[in-house]
Amino acid sequence: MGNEVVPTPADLPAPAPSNVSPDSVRSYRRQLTPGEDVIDTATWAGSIPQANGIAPRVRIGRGKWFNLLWLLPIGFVLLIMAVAVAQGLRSEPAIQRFIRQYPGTIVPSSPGPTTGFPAWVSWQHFFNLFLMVFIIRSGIQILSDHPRLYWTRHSTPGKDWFRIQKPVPSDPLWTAKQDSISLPSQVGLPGLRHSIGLARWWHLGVDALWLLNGVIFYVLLFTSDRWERLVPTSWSVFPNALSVLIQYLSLNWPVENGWVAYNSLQQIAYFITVFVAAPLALVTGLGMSPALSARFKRISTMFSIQVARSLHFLVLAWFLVFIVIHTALVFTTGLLVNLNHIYAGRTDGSWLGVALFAISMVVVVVGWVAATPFTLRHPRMVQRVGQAIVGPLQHLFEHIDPKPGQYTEADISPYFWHNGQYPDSDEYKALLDGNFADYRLRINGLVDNPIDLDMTELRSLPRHEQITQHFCIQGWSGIAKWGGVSMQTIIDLVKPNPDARWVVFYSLGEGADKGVYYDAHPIEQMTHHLTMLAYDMNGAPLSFGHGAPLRLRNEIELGFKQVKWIKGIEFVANYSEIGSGYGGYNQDHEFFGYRQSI
Ligand SMILES: Nc1nc2c(c(=O)[nH]1)N[C@H]1C(S)=C(S)[C@@H](COP(=O)(O)O)O[C@H]1N2
Ligand SMILES: [Mo]
Repeated sequence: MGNEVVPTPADLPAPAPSNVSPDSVRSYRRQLTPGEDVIDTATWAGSIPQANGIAPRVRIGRGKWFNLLWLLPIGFVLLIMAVAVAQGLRSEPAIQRFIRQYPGTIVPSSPGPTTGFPAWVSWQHFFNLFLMVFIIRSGIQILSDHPRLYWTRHSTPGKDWFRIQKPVPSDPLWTAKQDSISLPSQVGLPGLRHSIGLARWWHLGVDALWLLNGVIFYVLLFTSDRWERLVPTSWSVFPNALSVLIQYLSLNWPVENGWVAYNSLQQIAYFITVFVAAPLALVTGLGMSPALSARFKRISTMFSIQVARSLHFLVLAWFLVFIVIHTALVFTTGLLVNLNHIYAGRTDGSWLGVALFAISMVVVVVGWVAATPFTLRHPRMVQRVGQAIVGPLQHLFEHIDPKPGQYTEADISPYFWHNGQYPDSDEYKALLDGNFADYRLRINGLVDNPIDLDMTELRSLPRHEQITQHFCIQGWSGIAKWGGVSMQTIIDLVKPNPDARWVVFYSLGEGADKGVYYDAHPIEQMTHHLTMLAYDMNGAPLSFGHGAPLRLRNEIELGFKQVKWIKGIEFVANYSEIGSGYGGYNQDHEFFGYRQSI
């Protein structure tokens, strides 16, 4: 089977007589297999074997890769050198004068609303750290599904700047799924290779709670004047921060007065975390949505999904470094007092703070340890709850009708990843070998005018072309020019009944767990400007790997909804009777959402 086999209208025989029967597409339902409701790790995702990644590497120049584990010894040596330098500096009278002038903390002249720690700060601090556990673990899981980062939207192999996976093999049909890696089950959430559907529910669902916690935090901060603790209001924060840094590094630490005010270095670190990193996490997260990128195309041109994804990762790196240093300093700058501040709202040397901290850590550890086994046992619950939390937001984005003329020829990606399960049935091979002369697209269901179309008939319908960006749920993206038939044209031909609400696309290919691949789309999206059936890609007939002879493009949804190798389209009132009833193959088998506009 090769990509070279290309049907042209001239090669094709005259259309065969139509054998439309209302049941011809309905019968495809019997070719679907139900998904499981409990995960068997041995047969997960088509029994894909677990595969480990490699230590993180960053590309330097054209083809040299730096293993980030070297940062550990290098960082250690640098730290020792920095300590030596700082200690040397502190014996200098000028530096001693500087530290006397800028001791490190800007203490308010009169004790005000910033003194002490109210209970809401304690609670929010706890919720924040508890929720972050799941966000970070599921975030790393999502990265592992496409374990590479890029600065351009093209996702070209070798042009990644960061990877935790070996270089992309030269196999032209290498898929993004083959490229995914596993994680230890207590690091990733849930750890299994290609478990992105479940990881995303954790990530987006818990994220919504984390953002809610953050919004409440902002409101309370600014209605209580407590923001003054976090927002520097004087330039002297910089010399004070430098002073704190020298004092820390010289191992002769500043006098802390955390009950009244944070030291300046701490204040800057907290400010960046609360007012830069957290909002950036949200904005860069939204920057990966196909629907929003199609709507805000101009922003998305500069701030592409891959820039968003890379920055999203750098925000994670900030949070990880912050957590390590923050915890280390809490432990070493007066543990009892520090824990009494944030956990007990008091400033003394009692053990209450430690006790409350210990209880909170038990909750964190139980949540941490239980999350993966729970997810493997109750994946449908994770899917349902995730959908309930995130669904309404996704639904908002679904009203977006992307504008025509998204990209130009110059934007077309040099490399477009393949993905999914290639068809290998005798039926498909015979069609491919015959240049799709015997191919028929069958469209029926709740329509007035069910039809079968062969390739000649499809190619003689009004031609629609668009250059658009593909967003795979795994994280890679690519731009291609698609030629084919607008779904509006198909709708005009078949005339759906008013009770047709969903449009189901069936594939000639099976999914990873056997049974026909399919996906259901809301009928409103079928009349969008950029929803089409494509038979050409980048000026040539669709190749075998990219979905020959026909595939769907619905540009506000993620890649898995773009069914390839389409054999039939059914208009239905509801998808609940189809397959396991979750709206598509990946929804039934891998717990994806039926709408994924982000
Ligand atoms: N029939 C079928 N269609 C499919 C898939 C599949 O496995 N089977 N994979 C989907 C996924 S996950 C993606 S990202 C796109 C990939 O399309 P491409 O190979 O042309 O890049 O096809 C989608 N359509
Ligand atoms: Mo995908």
